[in-house]
Amino acid sequence: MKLKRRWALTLGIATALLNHSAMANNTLEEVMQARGLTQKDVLAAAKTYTPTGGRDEYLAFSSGGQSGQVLVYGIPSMRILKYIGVFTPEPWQGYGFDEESKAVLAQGRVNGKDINYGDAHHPAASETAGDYDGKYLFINDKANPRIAVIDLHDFETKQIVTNPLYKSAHGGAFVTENTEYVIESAQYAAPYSKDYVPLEEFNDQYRGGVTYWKFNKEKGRIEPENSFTVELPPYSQDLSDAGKGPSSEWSFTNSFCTERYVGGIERGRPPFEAGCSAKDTDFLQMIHWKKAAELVAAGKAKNINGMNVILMETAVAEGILFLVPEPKSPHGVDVTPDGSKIVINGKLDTHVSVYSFEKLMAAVDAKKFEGKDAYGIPIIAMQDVLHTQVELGLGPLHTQFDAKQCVAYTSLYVDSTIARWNYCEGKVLDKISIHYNVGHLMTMGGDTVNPDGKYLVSLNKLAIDRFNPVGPLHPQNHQLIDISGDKMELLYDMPVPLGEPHYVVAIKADKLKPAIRYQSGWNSRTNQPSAFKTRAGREKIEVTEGKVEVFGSTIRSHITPEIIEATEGDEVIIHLTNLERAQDETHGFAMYGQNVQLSIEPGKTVTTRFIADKAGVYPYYCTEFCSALHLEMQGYLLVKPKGYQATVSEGKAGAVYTKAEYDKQVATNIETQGVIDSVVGFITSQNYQDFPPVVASVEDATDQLNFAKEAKAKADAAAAKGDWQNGALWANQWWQYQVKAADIGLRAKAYLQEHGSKPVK
Ligand code: RUQ
Ligand code: CUA
Repeated sequence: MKLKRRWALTLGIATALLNHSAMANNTLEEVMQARGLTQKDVLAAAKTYTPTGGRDEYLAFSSGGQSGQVLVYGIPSMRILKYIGVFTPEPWQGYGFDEESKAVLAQGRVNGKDINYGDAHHPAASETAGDYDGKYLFINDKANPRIAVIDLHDFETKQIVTNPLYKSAHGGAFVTENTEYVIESAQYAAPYSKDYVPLEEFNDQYRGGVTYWKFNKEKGRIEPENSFTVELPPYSQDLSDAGKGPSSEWSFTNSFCTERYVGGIERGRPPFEAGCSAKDTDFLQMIHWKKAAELVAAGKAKNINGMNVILMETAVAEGILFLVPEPKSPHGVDVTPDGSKIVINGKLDTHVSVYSFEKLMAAVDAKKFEGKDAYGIPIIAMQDVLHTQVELGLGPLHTQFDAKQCVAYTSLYVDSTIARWNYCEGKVLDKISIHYNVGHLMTMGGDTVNPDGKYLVSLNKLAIDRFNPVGPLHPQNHQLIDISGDKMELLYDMPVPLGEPHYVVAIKADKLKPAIRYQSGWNSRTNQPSAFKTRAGREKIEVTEGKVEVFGSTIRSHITPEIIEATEGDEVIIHLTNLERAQDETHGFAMYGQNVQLSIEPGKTVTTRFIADKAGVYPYYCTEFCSALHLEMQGYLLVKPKGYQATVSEGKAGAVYTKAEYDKQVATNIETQGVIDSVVGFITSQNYQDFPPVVASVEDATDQLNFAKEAKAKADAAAAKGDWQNGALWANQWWQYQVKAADIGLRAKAYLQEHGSKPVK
């Protein structure tokens, strides 16, 4: 009978397969024909396709634009791996919902106001000796001048600093060669003071600047008290770059609107765009930051709004600030890998201008200037320091570099092309069309002293016809280009559903060493043990006047406590520690009607706090499908009205169990134990000790089996007293732990089989 049924089943599957294969395209040629793919397409697919379980060679960290987040994706697969909440609350990660991360977001308040978004522009990876070290990532917010610090140990935002002087900042984040400083420059000039200053006083009272945020590498935090700003004229500072090698003590910042034009169509004046591009040139501002830091140490800075400021007159007197004309309204400024040249991208000029650092220094040393600006800052003549100018096309914006000597790539916004060119000899080598209107571009490690070349990502502003239409707001388009050969080849279009990303950095994956779990009871935002860490079995609820404080835990598949009682008007504080040690066993915690959503990764302790201002029933549950009994990972917050008197006695909830049900459950448990024993038998027969993830799983499963043993003892005790109600319930709990242990064991067994474990003699 049994055999017959199995035969019928096998036959059924075989027929289904046959039918299927008659329709499916089984050879490469057939698939290409059916999908209309060319040889070139298939080659591109082969260069980017990453089979299941495969890894990417690079991880790219992209700004999320107005989403205020950072996106992480792999190269060459272009698969999105993570969004990191930075300036904006992100519920999946509990970012901006738990008290620990709220404290980070609160650092980004402007004039006491919560700012719940950011205009994230430029990520920068921390560097050691001019190369990415894979430790930290910085990103700026242009709209509310802020810099955030992300720790690449767990890909979480740890700190936000708010610039106390600026009202906008575009030219950040850029790091100096050893991440001594994170550079942020102002954009739209504004008074340093928080007061009202009429636009008529623009020239005298409005200011720009470049801020150097001191970064403490050991602590992984910016130190505002050790940071400083160099005051600059009210030119609109744009992008910056730090020098490298010979130029490493300097930083370079572009500007536009050095006309200091103030628009006002309302006042009968021509608009900003006319007045801001009237002159033929703007200024590159170069600052000797190393010497500036010494001036601050020597007490030559003025404290403004809590920031050390080197005033322009001090900077000029001490010889640390110079201007160099550059073709009008340039955009990116990019220092070559060897630090010998500085590339200025024309934007309104069809050229890129390459300045020689050696010539710049010669002019500085000889004090050879062509004049001064209105603020007394010396101007170095452009013709004295130009290495070459190359006509690339319309709208050059940004430049990155190749592993090949003297080879650079520049985005041409208006032309919608990327140019490959030689900056030593000043000639164009190749061009490729992109779709459409590229802003930033990025090569692997392309802004370090050691670029890898290989791939280029074009960050396009428009996607128009590239994807299935999804309404008037289109996704962004990151295009992957193979730059390893003589001709650049377009490989892949990646729609980015967050806007508008400006810049992205790609770090070699093997430089990153992210953690798998936290030390038990960890506050991930301060990177210290949490004061609210709770150990297994030590969960408790403290009730004091007007306050209920829960020290709870989560582990498959229960939240402890399962019932929290409060009185209307109480402040409820819930600390939860995830007791898991297993990889990827995150639990969530969502509660009805209280805006509570936490993410508790293995080892983490998080806190939520709210006022239970309305009496009622508030179910809570785990939001991550963490085990077969995830749906049962639940509980109730019961908020009683003030002065509530119970009228219903206990025991009116749930089903009633009999001896037969107890016996049935025990029989199931004995069978389950048989399965567990066979899995354990297999694992221990293998060299499982050589596989750390399996060792962790074995520890985890052992914990579950110990819990099972405790539950079994309780079931036995109840049964001995003829209490079948509790006997059956505890027998069921015993089984729950068995199921979890079996689940972990089976995963470990599969892991061993997939990774070629061997029997031990
Ligand atoms: S800048 S392309 Cu921040 Cu070019 Cu946007
Ligand atoms: Cu824990 Cu679902």
